[in-house]
Amino acid sequence: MNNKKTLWIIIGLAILALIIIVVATSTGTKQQSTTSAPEETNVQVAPTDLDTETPIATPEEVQQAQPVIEGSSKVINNVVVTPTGKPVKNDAVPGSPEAPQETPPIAPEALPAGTIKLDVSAEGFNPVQFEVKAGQVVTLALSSVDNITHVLLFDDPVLAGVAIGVGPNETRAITFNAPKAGEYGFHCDVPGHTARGESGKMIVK
Ligand SMILES: [Cu+2]
Repeated sequence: MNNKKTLWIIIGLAILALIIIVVATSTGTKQQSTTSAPEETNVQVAPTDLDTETPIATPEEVQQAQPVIEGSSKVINNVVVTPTGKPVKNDAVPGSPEAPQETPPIAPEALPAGTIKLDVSAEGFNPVQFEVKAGQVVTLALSSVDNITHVLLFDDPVLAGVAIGVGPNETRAITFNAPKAGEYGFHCDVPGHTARGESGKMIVK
C-alpha cells in the first residue's frame, strides 16, 4: 500500500515536471519570436544628434569599410562618415569633403536592395514622396528619364549637403542618415523645373 502511494507521488511529480518543462519551452519560443522583429520594422538607425566633429572611426577603418555603392560615403555602425571618420554633415556644401558623397553615374540595376529610387522628368518626381525613419541610413538614387539635366535639392538647409545632380538619362545616388522626424520637401533646382511641378517630399518618422 505504502509502495503504491510512493509510486503515485513519483508519477505525479514527473507529470508536474513535464508540464513545467513544456510551459518554460513555449514561453522561451514566444520571447524569441517577439525580439526578432519582421525585417521591414528592423531598420537600423543612428542617433540624429551626433557630434559631427568627433570621429567615430579611424581613416584606416573607413578605408577598409565597403561602400554602399562605389563612390558613395562609407557607413560605420549605421553612421555615414567622411574619409576621416567623422559623421558627415548633411548641411555642408554639396560635394565638400564634409558632405555625403554623390556617386558617379551608375546603372539603375546595380543599385543595392533598399535603395529609394526616384525618377525625374518634366512630369515631376516619381514617386513624389517617400518615407524613412529618423537616423536611418538612406540611399537615395535619382534617374533622369527625359534626356534633360536635373538637380535634386532639399528645401530645408539642414539637408543642404544632400544633393544629386544627374545629366540626361543618368542615374546617381547618395547615402546619408535621415534627419529627425518631420517632413522635408525637395525640388529640382534647374531654373523653371520647380515651377512646372518637379517637387516632392521625404517623410521622416
Ligand atoms: Cu529638373
